[in-house]
Amino acid sequence: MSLYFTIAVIILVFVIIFQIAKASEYVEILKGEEKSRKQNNKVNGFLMIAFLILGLIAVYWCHEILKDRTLGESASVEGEKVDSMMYLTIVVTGIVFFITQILLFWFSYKYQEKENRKAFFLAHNNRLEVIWTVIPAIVLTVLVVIGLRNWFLFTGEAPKNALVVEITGKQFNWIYRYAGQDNIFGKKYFRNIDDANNSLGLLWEDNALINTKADPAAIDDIVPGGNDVYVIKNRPVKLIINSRDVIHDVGLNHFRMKMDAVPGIPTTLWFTPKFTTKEMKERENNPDFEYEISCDQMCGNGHYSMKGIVKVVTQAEFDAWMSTQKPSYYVAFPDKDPTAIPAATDSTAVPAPATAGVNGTTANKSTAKLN
Ligand SMILES: [Cu+2]
Repeated sequence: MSLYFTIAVIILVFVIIFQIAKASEYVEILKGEEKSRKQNNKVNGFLMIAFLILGLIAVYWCHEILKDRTLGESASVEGEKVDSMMYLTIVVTGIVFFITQILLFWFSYKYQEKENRKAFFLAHNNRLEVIWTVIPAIVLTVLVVIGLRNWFLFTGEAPKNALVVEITGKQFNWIYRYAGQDNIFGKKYFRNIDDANNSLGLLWEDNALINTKADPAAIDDIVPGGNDVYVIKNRPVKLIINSRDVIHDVGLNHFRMKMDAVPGIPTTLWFTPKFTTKEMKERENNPDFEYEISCDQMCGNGHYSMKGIVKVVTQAEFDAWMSTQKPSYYVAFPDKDPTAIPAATDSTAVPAPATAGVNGTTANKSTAKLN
């Protein structure tokens, strides 16, 4: 019903515009075309100036309304470079905006049709063309070079002391992984993915069925689960970004960072958090403040809910948290955990990771029963 109504309104508006145009045509014939054109020119010239002034007031007004709604200071050291690029771009384009807009509307008014004035015909001017080609080319080159230098910094080699965290997007949440004691991320294989206990498909065990060999480095990898990822204040953090299904995007607006999560092609990003979450709660005067990971790529119907939380903590707090985390292999198979308190039966009787099992999961379930 509302569709028909909208169509009817649109048709009506067209009819009205057509009728007004037709009426003004008749008026011109009655008044004499020449005279009415001159009158129109004057009105249009005045409207151009009015539009310029109203437009500039509106620009200022928008600025006043929106300036407090932008994010505050960058929460990462490297993000400051993004902010300075942003300001530089706003200044450069802002100057061009004001000069061109003021000239555009002022000239339309100033050089409106007048009797005894003939338009000056300028066919070609090489010097002018060189100037307006070379200056923007130089300015844009400078902006692009600054951008590329920063891009290569963020996506390049992270400092040696960086904490490395893997983050994998899936429909519709994020999975984090820490390398564990050996500092090496174990290999994974997508056919090993099991949302019940191996959401990343880590190669814990040999699996003849899918012809994969176990990777010992995967045994101590930590997959905390949940929405929170812990990083450390003043210590660079390198994200290795993956996707399990479609293209997602790790959006870290407080840190001014953002990177696509592409299935099959790991991407990386590093930055150094400046303030802990606790400090930010005070700075922002908001007890509920959290650093957010938003998925910045339309990835499906649950896209809106794909929110992660970055907890920036001190090194001591991080160590305390990390000491509570168990490698996900031992979470999935508590009976394999050497640090677990031995049960009444002799725990050494439990075989080490089944190496020849037809299927890792079922092999483990059977050992669990045996135990
Ligand atoms: Cu997503």
